[in-house]
Amino acid sequence: MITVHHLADSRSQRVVWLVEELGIDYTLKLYPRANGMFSPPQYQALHGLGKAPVITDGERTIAESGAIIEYILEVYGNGKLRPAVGTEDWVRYLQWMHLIEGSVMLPYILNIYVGMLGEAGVPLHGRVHGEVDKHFGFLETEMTGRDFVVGDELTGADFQLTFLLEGASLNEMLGGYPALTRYLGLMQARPAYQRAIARGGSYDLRRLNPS
Ligand SMILES: N[C@@H](CCC(=O)N[C@@H](CS)C(=O)NCC(=O)O)C(=O)O
Repeated sequence: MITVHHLADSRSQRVVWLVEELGIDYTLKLYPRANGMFSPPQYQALHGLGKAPVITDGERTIAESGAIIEYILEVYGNGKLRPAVGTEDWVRYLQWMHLIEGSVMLPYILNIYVGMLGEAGVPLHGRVHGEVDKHFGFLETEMTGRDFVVGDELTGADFQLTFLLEGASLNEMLGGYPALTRYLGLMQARPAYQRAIARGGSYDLRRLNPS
């Protein structure tokens, strides 16, 4: 059986939501943040990076959101939540499974960090804001008129996108993006999402933003 190691207020909420959507048995272990920011020593001991999410499954320890989602769908998914290999939906699915963490997270996080620099960050604003606009503009265009990232059904890619948008919403970065805002509301209204929030303990991304 899978154990989901859930770090408070973190990306591991993606995995709790995923196993709730699949309706599979799992063990949930909750870990508080250390100093309000980092994973605690017990979490660091799970995997060399010490980053959430991590799952364990028997002797296996697996880190990285996208890899965990793929693993769970392959081993426990019974064909659910991902398109058939070789279809056009699968081609889109593959890209969106990777582009959130691989491309969009960098400008998103840089924007927050550069903002913390105050006046010292001003020389970087043009480049960073340009990249944020480019990436979020792309997401908005792609998600306009869509209820899901791929086709007409929930897939693994929705778990990837939703976490990003939750952080962006709390950082007041979604004001000009109505399609992304609408989509986020649809995902958060799902019963399995609500169960994951209820079971998963603390999930308040505002706590991660230095004041
Ligand atoms: N690309 C990685 C990012 C992992 C990551 O940065 N996780 C954060 C939580 S959202 C973390 O573990 N932070 C605590 C720390 O750095 O100690 C993934 O998607 O799994």
